[in-house]
Amino acid sequence: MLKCGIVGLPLCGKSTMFNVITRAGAEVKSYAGGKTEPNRALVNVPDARFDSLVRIFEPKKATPATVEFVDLAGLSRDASKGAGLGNSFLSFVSESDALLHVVRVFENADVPHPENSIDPLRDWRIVETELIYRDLGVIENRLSRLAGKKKSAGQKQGDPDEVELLKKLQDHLLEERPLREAGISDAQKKALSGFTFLTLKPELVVLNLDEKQTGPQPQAEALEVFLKEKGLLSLRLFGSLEMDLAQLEPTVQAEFMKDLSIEELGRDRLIHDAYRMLGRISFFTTGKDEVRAWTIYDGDNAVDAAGAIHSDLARGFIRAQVVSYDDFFRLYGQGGCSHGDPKAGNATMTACRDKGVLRLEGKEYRVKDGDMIEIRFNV
Ligand SMILES: Nc1nc2c(ncn2[C@@H]2O[C@H](COP(=O)(O)OP(=O)(O)O)[C@@H](O)[C@H]2O)c(=O)[nH]1
Ligand SMILES: [Mg+2]
Repeated sequence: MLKCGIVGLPLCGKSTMFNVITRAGAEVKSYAGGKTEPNRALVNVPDARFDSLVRIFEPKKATPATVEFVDLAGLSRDASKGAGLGNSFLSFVSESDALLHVVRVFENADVPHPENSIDPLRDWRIVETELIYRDLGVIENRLSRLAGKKKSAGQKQGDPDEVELLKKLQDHLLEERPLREAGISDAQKKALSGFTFLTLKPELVVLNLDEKQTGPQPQAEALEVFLKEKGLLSLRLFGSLEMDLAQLEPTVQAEFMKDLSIEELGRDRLIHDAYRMLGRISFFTTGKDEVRAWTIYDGDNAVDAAGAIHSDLARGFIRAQVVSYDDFFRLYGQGGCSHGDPKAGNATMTACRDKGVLRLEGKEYRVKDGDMIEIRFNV
């Protein structure tokens, strides 16, 4: 399951964002934990294509893509040295596939700021520094374990390549630079995959604004420019307002949005961007029994896609029948096609073939976001 951990300083709006994400009817499951267990929720990834496939096929079961969001306790300055929840907090971060980093831009005299002033760029850096020091701690532990092994005779010594790489990364981190900027190759990343480094995780930065902050926001812009140079994605959201909106009935919500001249909820964009940031794409399987969105890596091939459905499909893979959602929608979206009723399962692929939009693809085919796929296999 894909996990996205919400990080940020105390009182920056993490729980607010968690509620924005989960309380709009798309929540599948949520369980509040105690003080040490964070809140978690499994959230459907909004996808208009999936919704229209469900409308067209009217399946017995509809299974969208999901991401789990985890609302972590605030990360204080010096957490890596044990301040606040310290290391137990950081262990929850390490099990996340990606980070949603919330930064406070909103002014609110009733909500104290742990650093006593509003400064989004500074706040982002404080959290980044804590993540860097936690990664440094992991490397130092590993290096001292390997050095210990060397002394006790007869034991397998540390792999010299590993030691060399870790030392290089250690120097890099000591300059307070994140590992994502260390020029680590894909092969090295693979070798390091057991470490769950926090500064290697994809990160989406959410600037939490107050709805009154509609004019130019120099502080927010300073952070955005900085992040853009670093190649990190960011987006702005009115946390409190969106949380209030998320709790309204859809029709009432629409009225409020009209009154406030808000065209689009940030929520859907946030979940969508988080999904993309995770480096994932969806392909669809369709039929009258089930319409389902499957999650794979951007870059996966047809056999990987088959394997996501079932290992037998990957093992006995012969061919993938593929039609892009857009082609399918052009044929069927506006109601039916003389060649076949989409609800009749297989007829869909046959009709698409007759229309010349069905492709037969082999093992090496790189699956595209929004492909509708049927695997031919034999085991
Ligand atoms: N005015 C305003 N207050 C906000 C906004 N987002 C959060 N807050 C308030 O800030 C406080 C802390 O928010 P919370 O989500 O609990 O922060 P957390 O500690 O990061 O989980 C709460 O009282 C929120 O109502 C916002 O966009 N505007
Ligand atoms: Mg909170």
